[in-house]
Amino acid sequence: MEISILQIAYLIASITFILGLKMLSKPQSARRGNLIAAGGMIIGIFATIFLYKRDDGQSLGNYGWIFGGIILGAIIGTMMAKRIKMTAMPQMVSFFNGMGGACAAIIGVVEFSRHAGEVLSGGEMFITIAGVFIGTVSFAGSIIAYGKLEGKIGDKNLPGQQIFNLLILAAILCLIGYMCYTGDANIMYLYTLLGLSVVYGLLFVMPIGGADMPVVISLLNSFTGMAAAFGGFMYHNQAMLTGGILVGSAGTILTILMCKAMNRSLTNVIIGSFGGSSAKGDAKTAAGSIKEISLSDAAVLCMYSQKVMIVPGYGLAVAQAQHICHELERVLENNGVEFAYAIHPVAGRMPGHMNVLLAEADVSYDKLLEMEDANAQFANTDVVLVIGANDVVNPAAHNDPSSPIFGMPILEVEQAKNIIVLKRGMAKGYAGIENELFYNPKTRMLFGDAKDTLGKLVAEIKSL
Ligand code: TAP
Repeated sequence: MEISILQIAYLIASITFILGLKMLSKPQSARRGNLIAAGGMIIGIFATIFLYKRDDGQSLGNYGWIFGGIILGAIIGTMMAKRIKMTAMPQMVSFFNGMGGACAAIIGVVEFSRHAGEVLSGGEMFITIAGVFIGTVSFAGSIIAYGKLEGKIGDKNLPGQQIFNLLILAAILCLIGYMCYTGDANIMYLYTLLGLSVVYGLLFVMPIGGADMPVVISLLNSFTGMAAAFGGFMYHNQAMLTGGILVGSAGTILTILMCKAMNRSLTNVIIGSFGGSSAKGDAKTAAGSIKEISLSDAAVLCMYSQKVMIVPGYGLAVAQAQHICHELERVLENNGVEFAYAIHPVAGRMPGHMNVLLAEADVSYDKLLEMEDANAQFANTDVVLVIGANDVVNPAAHNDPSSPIFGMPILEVEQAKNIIVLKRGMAKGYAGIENELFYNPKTRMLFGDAKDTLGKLVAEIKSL
């Protein structure tokens, strides 16, 4: 009876995960979707704690440890989530993803240790150690990704590193093959697998950097999902299995989309022939002089345009200028100016960063143009305001084969009649390269913090 209630609880949890994920795909329903899936997770966790029976028919017990862990984790997670700045969100996602990978790996380690010295069937062995391998790689890789996004770890590509990485991967696969073949649950094999997986996770992410980080982050996400799914298999836990499969497949789809957005193959990103910082700064340096524009000239230009388009980037998120952007939109639209936002898929520091940011300021979703649509409209746009964006509008992606971002689709703002670039100085973007757009004869720079300057621009327009 209890088991069937447990299974019903898992079914409910699984349904909420699927519903929640579906709702996450639209900004209007994302918040509710997140809550629904979290509710399902709570049902799954408490059902497991109180209804699950061990092989000997006893309840789980260990309530002190379990609730101690839950309370401690909840306090740490809540504090981190409350304190985190919106711009540091990708680091937190990486960190939490790493913790998920570690948990999935620990489940495999605990199960393996329970059977230490026994001979397992090939299938049992595979499910146990696949979770250990993938979860550990995800943990180690995510911690490196976290360090890179925090700016604490640089991109390091040692000579021959890719060959070395491939050798370690081959050694891991041979070890997994051998363990499954013999079924020998020898604890030394487990330690060797753990050690090799940590080294592989660290080394595989280490050389990747620059504009390729979005791909790596979503790939690591899918690894954690897969590792959790193996845990679900092991415990016949349908909620964990469904959750893991959803995270694994969502991460894989996102990885494919990110690769498409960067116009790169996954192999190319991982083998890193031109993704890391080894390529940073290798591009041509832009030449020429820049022109500035005054606030009053920028205000007049915007006010008397038929169509204005904003290209938001990471700097907009840093400055938290989304609300004032929306205000600019209202002011210009009240004066009959057509207004839209051009969204690049990797603008900012996490997938959907600009959509989340602008949704927070209640910008209507139908004002957000995807890259292809925006590119088709730039030629008949009077003013493009590039706000805190750099790499995603860098023409080097089209013109300079030596550039680390060569081949990446960009927002082709140079087709617009006037370009105003709003940033604090001449600093480079995430990929660490010059941007010749700033030297384009049609471009004028409006220097300053995005929120501050947009506030002044709105005031100036209102005074016209
Ligand atoms: P970036 O190329 O990073 O450029 C941001 C620009 O914003 C900088 O040049 C900076 O110049 C300016 N800025 C910073 N703070 C500002 C402020 N307070 N006010 C005004 N401007 C400010 O941004 P992007 O064009 O959005 O490109 C994103 C990059 O990040 C891509 O290379 C992408 O591959 C990478 N990336 C993306 C993700 C995801 S999933 N989206 C994840 C990791 C990495 P100043 O300092 O001169 O102001």
